[in-house]
Amino acid sequence: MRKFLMTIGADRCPALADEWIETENPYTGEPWAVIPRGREADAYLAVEAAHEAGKGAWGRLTATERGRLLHRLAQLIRENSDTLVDLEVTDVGRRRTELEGGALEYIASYYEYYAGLADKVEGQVTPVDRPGMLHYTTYQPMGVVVCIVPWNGPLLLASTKIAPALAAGNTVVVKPSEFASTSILALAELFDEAGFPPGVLNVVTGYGNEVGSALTSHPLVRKVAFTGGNAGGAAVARSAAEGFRSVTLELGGKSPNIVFADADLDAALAGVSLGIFSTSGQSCMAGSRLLVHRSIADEFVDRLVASMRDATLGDPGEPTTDIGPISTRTQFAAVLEHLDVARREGATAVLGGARALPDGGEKGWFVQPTILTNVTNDMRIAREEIFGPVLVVIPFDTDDEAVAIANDTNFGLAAAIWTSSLARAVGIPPRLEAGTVWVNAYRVVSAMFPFGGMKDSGVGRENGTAAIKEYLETKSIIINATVRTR
Ligand code: TXE
Repeated sequence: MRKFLMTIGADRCPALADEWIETENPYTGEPWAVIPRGREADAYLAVEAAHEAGKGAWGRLTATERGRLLHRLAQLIRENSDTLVDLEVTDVGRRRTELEGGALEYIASYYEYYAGLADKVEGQVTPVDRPGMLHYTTYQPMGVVVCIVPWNGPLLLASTKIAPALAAGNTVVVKPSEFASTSILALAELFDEAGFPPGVLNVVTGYGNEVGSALTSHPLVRKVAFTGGNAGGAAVARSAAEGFRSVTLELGGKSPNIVFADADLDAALAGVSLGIFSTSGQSCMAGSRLLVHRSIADEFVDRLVASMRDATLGDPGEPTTDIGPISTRTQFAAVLEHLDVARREGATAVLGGARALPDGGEKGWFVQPTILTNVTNDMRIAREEIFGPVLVVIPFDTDDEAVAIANDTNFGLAAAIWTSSLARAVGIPPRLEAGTVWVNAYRVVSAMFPFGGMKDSGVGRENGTAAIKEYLETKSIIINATVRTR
């Protein structure tokens, strides 16, 4: 059994109490490594190490120098990609082809993007309506930033936070998911090698309600960036509010993928499939509701079923695998529970609908790719985030009805429309209550443009130039030039 250590200041360490959590391989269903079970005392050490680092050499670096370190880190991520990919395949069940085919490069790109932005955060001079007064804004680091990360894409979802937080000059404590910490623990070691001073990046592992809540309530923490479920997000926001700490929350979704009758149906099929099945549905932006015009609904669903019927489920490390396992035992049980709910609610599984037992992965956590018809938007399976390879199909008759169904959800993370009409491509996106709307595309994301949710899908935005401001304090400086100075 492999043993991983936390990074606190200059130390690679177990938890103070020397307690451990087993981490399981979703393909085999077996434990394969242990991670430290940090608790409050470990969290406090990490926050203090981060606080000290901010007052030390890191705090004296120029923004350009911080950018150089981030560039070096991006390079090291590429050089160590085999190790990082292996860890996410083993610990999370992410497919190797997906990681090697671009996802790991995408992670490295975050550090480069924010490296470039580090010395381009410009303030503003504001006209003042009183003679002799000068006003300008500047931006300064907040201090210690806590990044709380879920299990579905640990390296990526940590990097979307770490990169802007460090570019802005803060120091960071990362709390990975108790189910998938190993890739982030390995990433932490690269910070040393890149030349970051000790304590700039710390990683403490353990349970959310133990080490996680100790971090979010620590008085020295000024900002909490969270990706995860809505219950966890609400707990984090409550705890942060007690100390008036700023929060960014990236939460769940039930995103509509809307296919109009005039769409390029081949492209739409590929986009709908990518939207829900590519990470076994374990993605905040999964296109989990297919809204399809009634005139093409049967044909479209038949083609979708045919395209998925022979999908290969199995070892996420193998290039022939199309669909990997569900990442955690708990989530696996939750998806199967939703399939029970679907049956009870009267939905029809035109594809899948049950646990899968692929050769070699019989003890793993596999769910058949599932397409459910006879669904209305008021059913639980159309309202709750399933976070598995489960697509619900809801036909519509008019554009207004499509928009109404799309918006009839507590979530507001993403949406897509498929159409060949310019009027729809231009007219519908502003009407959709979602932080991201794709037209004839799905899942196109980048460090370069904002991502985040409306309604219950979150608070604030990650990515893009504006996201660095989520990690900076704005300062107004007013100079009275009518008073004599030397
Ligand atoms: O996430 P949690 P869970 C959705 C998905 C899933 C559901 C629950 O629908 O079924 O959320 O997943 C830490 N203080 N998403 O329970 O608990 C926790 O330790 C501080 C959507 O696995 O939200 C972990 O590091 N930290 C999603 C992180 O929060 C706390 C990704 C996320 O775990 C905490 C994953 C607390 N009180 C699940 N409670 C997305 N948006 O992509 C938990 N944590």
